[in-house]
Amino acid sequence: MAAGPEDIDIELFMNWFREDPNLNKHYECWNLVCNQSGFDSKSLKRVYRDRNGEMFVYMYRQMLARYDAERLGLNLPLTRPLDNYRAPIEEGYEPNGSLVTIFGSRKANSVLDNTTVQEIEKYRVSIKQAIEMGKFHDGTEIDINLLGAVVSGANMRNYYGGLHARGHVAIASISNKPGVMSATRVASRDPVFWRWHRHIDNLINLWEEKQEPNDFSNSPPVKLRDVILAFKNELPIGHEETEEEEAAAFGEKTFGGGNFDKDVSNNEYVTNELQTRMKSKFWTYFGLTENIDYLFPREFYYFFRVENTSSSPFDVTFRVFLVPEELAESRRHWIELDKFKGGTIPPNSKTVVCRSSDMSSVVRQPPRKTRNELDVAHGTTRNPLEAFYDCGWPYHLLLPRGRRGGMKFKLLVFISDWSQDKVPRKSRFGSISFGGNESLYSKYPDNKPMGYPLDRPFKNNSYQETFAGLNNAIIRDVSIKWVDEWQEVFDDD
Ligand SMILES: [Cu+2]
Repeated sequence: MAAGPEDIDIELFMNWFREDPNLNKHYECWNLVCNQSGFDSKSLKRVYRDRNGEMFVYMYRQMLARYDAERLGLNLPLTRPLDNYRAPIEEGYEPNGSLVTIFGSRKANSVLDNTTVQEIEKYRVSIKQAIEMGKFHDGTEIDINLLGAVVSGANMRNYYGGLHARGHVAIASISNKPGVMSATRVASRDPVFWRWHRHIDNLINLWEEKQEPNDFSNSPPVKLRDVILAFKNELPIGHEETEEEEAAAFGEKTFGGGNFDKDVSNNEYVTNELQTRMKSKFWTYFGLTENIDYLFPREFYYFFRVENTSSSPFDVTFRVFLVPEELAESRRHWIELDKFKGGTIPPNSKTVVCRSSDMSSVVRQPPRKTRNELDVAHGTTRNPLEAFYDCGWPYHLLLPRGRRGGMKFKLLVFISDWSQDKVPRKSRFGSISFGGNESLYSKYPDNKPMGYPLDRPFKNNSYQETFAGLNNAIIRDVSIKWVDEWQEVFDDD
């Protein structure tokens, strides 16, 4: 029978993303280091990391936001939640390459076994009851950290069953031998992984939607005047050790001082369009070598124009987010691009703060850029302390791919007070957004809720109303274009 368009499995168009070995590696590392627990090597006791439940919610939500941005780029439907446990799971999955010898395959339209369905439906009812009441069964008040921990399976497992983890196991057991959903290093390859997590995120969102919007009325005494983007390779700077200082000096000279109030949208270095392209490399996994395609961003700098209107120096935290224009009203679809301490803005001054795209707080640091560096990520780290240094989103997936003709996004920059937030960057290791706490017992390095200022419902369900009139926030239009070529600023061997 000839295959008609209706026979095409549209999920195959997302394989490049789901099967990306470094995306898989990120997810595995994150599970080892940040999710749930670690073991104290002295006491041999299980230790839950600071804010592990909140991190569970935030990390998966960020993965989903990125996944949906890629789906939208391809005009595919957004991820549908797997919320009917009894319905056949339309998406089948056969592990890629040599993984098929290790993990089971799942046929399209498979169903979960009935006993499991009854069990997880019961857990869901209990969780929804708790959300309804605002309290868990033992009277403990719900907060995002506890809710995440309960749903993930880290807390109150006897009562709430650890719905998230239970679902993973249940789905993995559909096949003759356990499917990829049973193993963190490969789970996100399966389309059902994303559907299951959309379901879990929606459940958690039921509680979040009952909360009040953030109150930003007590905003810091700084005016964020502009965010300017420029491609790294086009700037008149060198790309050796002093690159960042040269870029900062260029920014101050071109966009600061006497030029601070000038419109620079027609400046030859300024762009409103970011770019991505696909590269390919050979990759060996379980003895099989295959040629894989992976996404790569064109490197850029941000230049933030900031005015301190007070007579005291002010330490700023910058928070940068990106969302496809079509999804801008969907709070959970905003992608964190960066979060950092932007230095001290002198009293009554107009300053340009310069930031390289490769420093991003979400990215595994130092970033891996060349084909050879990407290979380093393929080993499995079983030691959580070593894995900390591997934690973070892969640099090559920093930006969503966008579209051939360009895809419209909104860029949000939000400034908060570093003296309250304390977002550190001591060393260029790991990711401070997804790795966070360096040791088992240390605190997560940001006092604000994860995803702040997008952690609470929008005012009147409108992102524009939420950020309108704030001195410390700015929203800009940017486009992301998927292109074929550009001049690299580093050696990609
Ligand atoms: Cu999961």
